[in-house]
Amino acid sequence: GRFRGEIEFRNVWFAYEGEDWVLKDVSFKVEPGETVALVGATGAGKTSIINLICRFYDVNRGQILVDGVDIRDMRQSDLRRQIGVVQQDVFLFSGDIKYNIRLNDTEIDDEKIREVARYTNAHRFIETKPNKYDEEVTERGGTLSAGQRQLLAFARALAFDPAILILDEATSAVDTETESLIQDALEKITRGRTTIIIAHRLSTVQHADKIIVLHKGRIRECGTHEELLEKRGLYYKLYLL
Ligand code: TTP
Ligand code: MG
Repeated sequence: GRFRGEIEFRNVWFAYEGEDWVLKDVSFKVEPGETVALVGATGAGKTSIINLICRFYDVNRGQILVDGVDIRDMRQSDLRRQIGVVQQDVFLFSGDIKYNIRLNDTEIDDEKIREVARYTNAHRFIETKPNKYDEEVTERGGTLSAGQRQLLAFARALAFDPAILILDEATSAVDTETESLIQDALEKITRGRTTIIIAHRLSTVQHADKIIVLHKGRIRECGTHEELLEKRGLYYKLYLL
């Protein structure tokens, strides 16, 4: 069945092979349906947290639980369907647009592909391509702009109606027109899902239910935008930059 979308880090320590600690004793909990923002300077460990939730890597110490279950005890295929990820560098496969939305999951039919493309505002640009949903793209994008690749990535991430959505700098490489298309769709897209959002522009994270401020691999502060401003700590400093 569908996940509820609760995520919990319990005393997580993590290092990339042979390197220093990147995450040090990180603990936090995200309730189902909440939107949480991760902020902090470059190298603070934001993307590494995402890499662990997706199990691109495993923790060295501690635990990550989704709906109370250690993700190491879950099936990769479940995690992949229940966690939608959009990262800054969109990975495309040579094949048509349809394939790039559904990948190898043949249970996603043409109707479902169109539905999710409409829902994420990708449909409009797809309709402008000579072959529409059958337009061939290459790993480097082919005829797609950076913004169009990003819209495609949103459609792919939402194809399975995931309980958890992760956006890592997801609009930083796109033109302003695409960004506003994404912003338009975002409220609808995140509704009813647990959302983790990483953005350098702090203006885009102020409405999060909770903001986690990372500093050199540790959680420095956590709270709402208002609480963190009032605290006049690291978030306040980053916000003034
Ligand atoms: P990140 O987790 O990538 O830091 P970040 O996402 O907060 O930074 P940015 O705002 O620039 O996106 O990196 C934390 C440390 O881990 C940093 O020293 C780089 C290192 N690292 C690797 O060694 N390999 C990796 O694959 C990644 C993602 C990071
Ligand atoms: Mg990052």
